[in-house]
Amino acid sequence: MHSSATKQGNNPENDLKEIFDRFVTEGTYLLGEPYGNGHIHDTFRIETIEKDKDDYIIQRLNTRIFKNIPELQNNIERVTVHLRNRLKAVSGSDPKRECLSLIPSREGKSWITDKSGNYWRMYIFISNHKTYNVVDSPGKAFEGGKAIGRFQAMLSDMPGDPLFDTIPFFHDIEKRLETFNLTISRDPVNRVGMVGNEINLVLERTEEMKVILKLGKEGKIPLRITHNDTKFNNILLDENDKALCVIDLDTVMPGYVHYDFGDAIRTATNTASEDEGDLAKVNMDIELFRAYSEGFLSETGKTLNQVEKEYLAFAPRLITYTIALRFLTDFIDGDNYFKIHHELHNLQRARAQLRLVRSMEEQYSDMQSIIRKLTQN
Ligand code: ADP
Ligand code: GN1
Ligand code: MG
Repeated sequence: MHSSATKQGNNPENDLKEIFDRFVTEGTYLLGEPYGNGHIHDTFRIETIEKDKDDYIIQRLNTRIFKNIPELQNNIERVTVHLRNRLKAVSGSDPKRECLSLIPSREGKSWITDKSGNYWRMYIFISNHKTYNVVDSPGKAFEGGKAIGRFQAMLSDMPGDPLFDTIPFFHDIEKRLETFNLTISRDPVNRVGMVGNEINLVLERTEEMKVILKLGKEGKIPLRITHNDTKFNNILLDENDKALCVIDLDTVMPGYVHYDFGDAIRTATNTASEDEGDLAKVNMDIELFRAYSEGFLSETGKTLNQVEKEYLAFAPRLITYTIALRFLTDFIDGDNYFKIHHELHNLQRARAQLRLVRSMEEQYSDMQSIIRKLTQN
């Protein structure tokens, strides 16, 4: 068993104070501890001594996954500057809590490198927030939908060149399937024999999954600025469970609206955890689907074209399938991408996500009629 933390070097906690001191901060370092449930970076919360000063988030960035940190950070700088300007124009808003704030290093950059070549960045810690891995009420799902909808709406007029593709072909299902097939034929750690059922479930669905890419190629749906990783724990709610801030901006880049809608539904409507071992517990809750869709469309409904709307109900099937495929690929590959917490973790995740795909298929006509109702003028 391993995690990416051990692959990148040991005990980053020892170095946190040194890292902290290389950024321009107000408070004084008190302590640092691992924080959150992200699958990609090593994330720490830094508490400062002064009670009236901000705490911070420090992240050691995953450079196996993100190959060009300066370009990635440049994306995040552009996105957060734009969001902050948009928020400032909204009366009653609190940009420091509603948008991530990068902390500059003493050299004036938004990241540093340490002596081992690791990249680190720092944000203000957004205090008194709530995050959910499983959503237990339509009210929270609605607020999540509003947060992502508003995020997309605010970024729709960001000036300048297209954002840098931090992970090329991130949601490209054709490329993901190519990688899957290659990994099966390499079978580097002899696991293909264990996952025949799961491979079949994937292969039975390949053709229908290509529809969003096809619509894009035909020019029927536009590329927009999308977040591309809208799982529910990347949305912070405030102490009253109202939409607060969208975080985890590493994959903000050009994409289709379906990617963000789909990934949020994958996580907001699942009655169980992403990695639930008891598949009987995994289901899509249609009331949570309705609520998230209402929140999302209340912010974006007017800007979407007819074809985008028509395929919204399909999006969760595509993204849940894509993530299942990625977990399964990583399992067959020997667990090189996602952090795992036990030996069969990626397989367990893939099984749970495939079960969720089935649940969505069973409820697809209800999903379609909800979207139709919400999008007819
Ligand atoms: P990963 O890509 O590994 O998921 P994230 O950027 O999502 O990394 O951060 C991991 C977790 O850290 C988040 O799920 C959230 O709980 C917490 N987090 C990240 N940034 C902040 C912030 N600025 N304020 C408060 N919590 C944060
Ligand atoms: C990763 O970064 P995090 O933990 O929010 C992954 C997503 C997956 C998700 C599955 C950059 O998200 O694409 O959907 O795990 N992020 C990246 O939980 O690959
Ligand atoms: Mg995250």
